[in-house]
Amino acid sequence: MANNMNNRDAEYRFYSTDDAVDEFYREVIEGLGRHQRSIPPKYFYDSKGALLFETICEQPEYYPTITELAILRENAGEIAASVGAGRVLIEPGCGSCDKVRLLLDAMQPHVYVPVDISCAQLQVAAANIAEDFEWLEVHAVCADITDGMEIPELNGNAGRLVFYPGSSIGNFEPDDAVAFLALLAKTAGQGGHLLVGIDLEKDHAILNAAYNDANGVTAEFNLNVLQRINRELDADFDIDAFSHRAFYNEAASRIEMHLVSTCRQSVRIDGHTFDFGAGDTIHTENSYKYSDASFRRLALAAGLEPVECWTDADGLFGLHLLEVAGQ
Ligand code: AVI
Repeated sequence: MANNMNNRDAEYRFYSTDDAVDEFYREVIEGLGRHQRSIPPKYFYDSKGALLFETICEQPEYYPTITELAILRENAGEIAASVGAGRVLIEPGCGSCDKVRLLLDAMQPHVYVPVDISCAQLQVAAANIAEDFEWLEVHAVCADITDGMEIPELNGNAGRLVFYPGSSIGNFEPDDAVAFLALLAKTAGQGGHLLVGIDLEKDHAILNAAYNDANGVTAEFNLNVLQRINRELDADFDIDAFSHRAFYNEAASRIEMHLVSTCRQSVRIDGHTFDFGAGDTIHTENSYKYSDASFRRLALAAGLEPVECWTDADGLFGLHLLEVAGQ
């Protein structure tokens, strides 16, 4: 079910969250029942998790955000020239809509469509954009982007650009990343474009530090998912009996995040009991790192043609412009 709320030029479209709670319950019970226990990373982002993620982005060790912002700032004109004006600019998983601000003036899209699962944050972020960019039409859609996005038909046949920054594509397993890029390509439509942020392979010390910040914000972000399960699924995780672990797995080119049980314990969720030994882990996230070449292969497999790539001087991060290939 959707309902709409108008606020100046912005239209907010919300979906009922009843199905989402059922899915959360199902996925948590299923994941914790596996041999390697796991919780899907999308559940990090309740309102506290979304705020913690913003704080992670401000940590000195977490280079992706600041680096991608610098790439956008430096190349907004070139990106706009490659894409063209008057587009429908769609941003799945838009969060606080900060990065897109660097593109709007240069790109002059006709419509901006921020999409996010975190409805409260989306409402604030979209209203701020509508206020700061008075010439821009804003339609906000609250949805789980991995389920596919129902984007209303806007501005006739104007070409679409799907902006997917932040290297969130790295949080998908590679096969799922191909499927998700194909879904974004479908959203962009024939002749449309994708602009995708990619975290590049690099010195392991830099990677390990980024996911083990000295202020412990990433640890709090990781542990917050247990608090969310306690609150929303009536579970009894003892948060103090789990600790954060993140490390670079070189063979798989990915950072892995886990929650480690620090003692023998049992956890109850609804009628289910899960037993943990000391040292057992719940795998909460993978964050894949790509080279230019390995990401291009992924894009091609999803039916996308690499057009251009912008990067920083240290080669930490890449921003790839891709075009939806013709049939
Ligand atoms: C959202 N995503 C790109 C972040 C990442 O780096 O994989 C999530 C994150 N997890 C821990 N720190 C940041």
